[in-house]
Amino acid sequence: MRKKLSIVGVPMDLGQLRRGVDMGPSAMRYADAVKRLERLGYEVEDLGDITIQIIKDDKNMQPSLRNFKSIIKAASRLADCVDSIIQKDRFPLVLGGDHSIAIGTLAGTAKHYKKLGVIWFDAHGDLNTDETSPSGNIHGMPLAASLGFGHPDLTGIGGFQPKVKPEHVVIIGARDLDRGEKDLIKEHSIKVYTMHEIDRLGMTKVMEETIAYLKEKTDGVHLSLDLDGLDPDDAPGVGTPVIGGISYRESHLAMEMLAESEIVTSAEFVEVNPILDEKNKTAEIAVALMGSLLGEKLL
Ligand code: EXY
Ligand code: MN
Ligand code: MN
Ligand code: MN
Repeated sequence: MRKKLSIVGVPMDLGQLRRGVDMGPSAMRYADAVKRLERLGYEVEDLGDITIQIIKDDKNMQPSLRNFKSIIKAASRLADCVDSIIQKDRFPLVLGGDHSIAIGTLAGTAKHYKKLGVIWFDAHGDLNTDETSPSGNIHGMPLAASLGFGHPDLTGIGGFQPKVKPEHVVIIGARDLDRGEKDLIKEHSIKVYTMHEIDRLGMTKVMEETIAYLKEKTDGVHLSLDLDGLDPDDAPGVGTPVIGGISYRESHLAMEMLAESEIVTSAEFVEVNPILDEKNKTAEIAVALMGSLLGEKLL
């Protein structure tokens, strides 16, 4: 893993309907993200936040793709920023913001890898398109868009598609999937560890299999970590909580195993909503997980 790291915040809340997730980057900075990573020996630069431009009337222009234009604009800016971080041979660490931002992160990252792998740590699949989405919320669509499914303006960000192939994706923690998402998973044989497999195999085995699978097939791995992948008892500050999730300890174990494997080449932490949180608990967990992912150990 690179020892030089660049942080960029994306104060985006337009991919869903609950306000407050745009304050996620501030909450994670307040939880001392920079210091924690510096203590691990990284040379950290904080690039500040991407500007989010709210386009007038965008919210209701397309009910099946709410805030479409504003999200595309932000994603393109983020893609350029992540692209330039990797060009400088630094590790990009993106702080969200709702999960729609992953469209931009992956667009910037995928330019640099022929066979980019993705670990999607989430209660949800984020595999809807404007045709299958029950909500019109784009934070439920970023993985589909990155795979090349959905509206061409979303799939085409960065000027190429797809960013990632179905056989290079592993979803971990799924427990709320819509009909269209289940169909897409089956049709394209996407590897998914639902909570059932996590209960049954244990997180150790899930991560051993995930790492072996991606190590063989890919030339870089992006971790997209949605805090709602964790159980809401542990991480309450999220907009779309689903009970029965990954525990605090299991999620640390997953990050520690990724650190040991050295396969992760970029990461983002999304969906932290400080308004719904309890004393910044979820942001603190996010920062602790960043620490584990980037090599923090007790002894
Ligand atoms: N599947 C639902 C939808 O598409 O509206 C809920 C999506 C929630 C997405 C969250 C952030 O991961
Ligand atoms: Mn998500
Ligand atoms: Mn989610
Ligand atoms: Mn659902």
